[in-house]
Amino acid sequence: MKEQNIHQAYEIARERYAAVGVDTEKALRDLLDVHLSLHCWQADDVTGFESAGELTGGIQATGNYPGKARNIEELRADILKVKSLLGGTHRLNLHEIYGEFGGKKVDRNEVEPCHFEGWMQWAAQNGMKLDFNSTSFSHPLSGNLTLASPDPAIRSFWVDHTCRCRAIAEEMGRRQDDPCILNIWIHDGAKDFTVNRLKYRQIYMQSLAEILEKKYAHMKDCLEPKLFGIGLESYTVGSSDFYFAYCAKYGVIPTLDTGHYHPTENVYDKVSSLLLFSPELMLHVSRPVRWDSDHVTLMDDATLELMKEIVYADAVKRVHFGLDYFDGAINRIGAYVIGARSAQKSMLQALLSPVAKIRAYEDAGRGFESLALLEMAKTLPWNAVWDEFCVREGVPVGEEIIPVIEQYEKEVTSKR
Ligand code: RNT
Ligand code: ZN
Repeated sequence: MKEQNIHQAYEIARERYAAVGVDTEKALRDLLDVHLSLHCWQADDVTGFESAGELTGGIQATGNYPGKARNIEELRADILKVKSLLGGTHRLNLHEIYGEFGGKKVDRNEVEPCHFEGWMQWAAQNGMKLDFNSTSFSHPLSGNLTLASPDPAIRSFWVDHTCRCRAIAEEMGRRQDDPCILNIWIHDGAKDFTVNRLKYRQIYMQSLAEILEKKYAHMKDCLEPKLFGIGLESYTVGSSDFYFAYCAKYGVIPTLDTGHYHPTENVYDKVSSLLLFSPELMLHVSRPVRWDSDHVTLMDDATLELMKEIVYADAVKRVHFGLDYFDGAINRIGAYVIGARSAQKSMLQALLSPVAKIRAYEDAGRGFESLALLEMAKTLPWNAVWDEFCVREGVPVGEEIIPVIEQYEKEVTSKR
């Protein structure tokens, strides 16, 4: 695409936006300040480097498109490729099973910061900050209950694991001089009816109390609710009611995974309520389709409205923008890039919203005018601003990502 045409289109868009009181240069600057936390697990279908065992815990990556990352070198190469196709600077979100175990068996209750030494160095060299996740799935002790297990041996194993993950996150945060966001998601639940709903939640609360007891300065804890898992359809210990109450009471950051709600529930409407009770929010921007909560993120209404709501609440700085999808059915790097760029495009549109004007209409009781502007804003030339962003950042514009990813496939992933 000719750069000159992109600049020209941008100049026209700039004027068009200025007419509704929007400064496109500010939106472009603000977009650079939104750092996605790239989920390492898209490149290898949530396999990790601990064992090549089955993915459990009620999540599934379907498809067997060739080229999945098989080791740390391949995963790092893939992440760098993705990074090279994104404007702005981004973080990397690791799961515990992606440690550098050097071929040794390091059980989940043995993991230490040293197993992430290589990642910390690599991330620093590549200008990426790290976030972290405990991993309670895909393990012989995962079962249906981990931190909520009534079996003291199982429960203490996972308490130990999660405490260790917090210590690793602390070390990451200290080294990068920026808090590492530690997300705790557990699959605990039941496939069928249980009479122990209260009991398991009580046990889980006890586990959380033990886990969160130690205070750290360089990491922040997040708790991620879910609606149901595959094979765990009837009950989820960590439901949104449980966690939203827990987070508000104990000052923990809630994680909103956009795939974890009833299909008619609007995730964007939760943002303002949660922000009144929690200083920060963590996101897992994803896409639910039927039973799957992890389809590739798109610039769909759910994502657009979520980003807009964050902008309307003036909360961009209070939100951590994690991604969470895994698709093994198509080129994984392509999927990775589509999702990340869709999140960015959605955020850019939010930043370009003529919210001051719309709000003025709404506050004056001018319902028609505010609705008209809201509707009109959807078709403002945001894409010209997005293309300009890509050109300025030196990354491919629009469909130009396709040949770049195809070339990487030809030269790298197809040879795996
Ligand atoms: C699962 C949760 C969780 C996982 C990752 C791998 O439904 O969304 O965040 O996807 O931890
Ligand atoms: Zn998630």
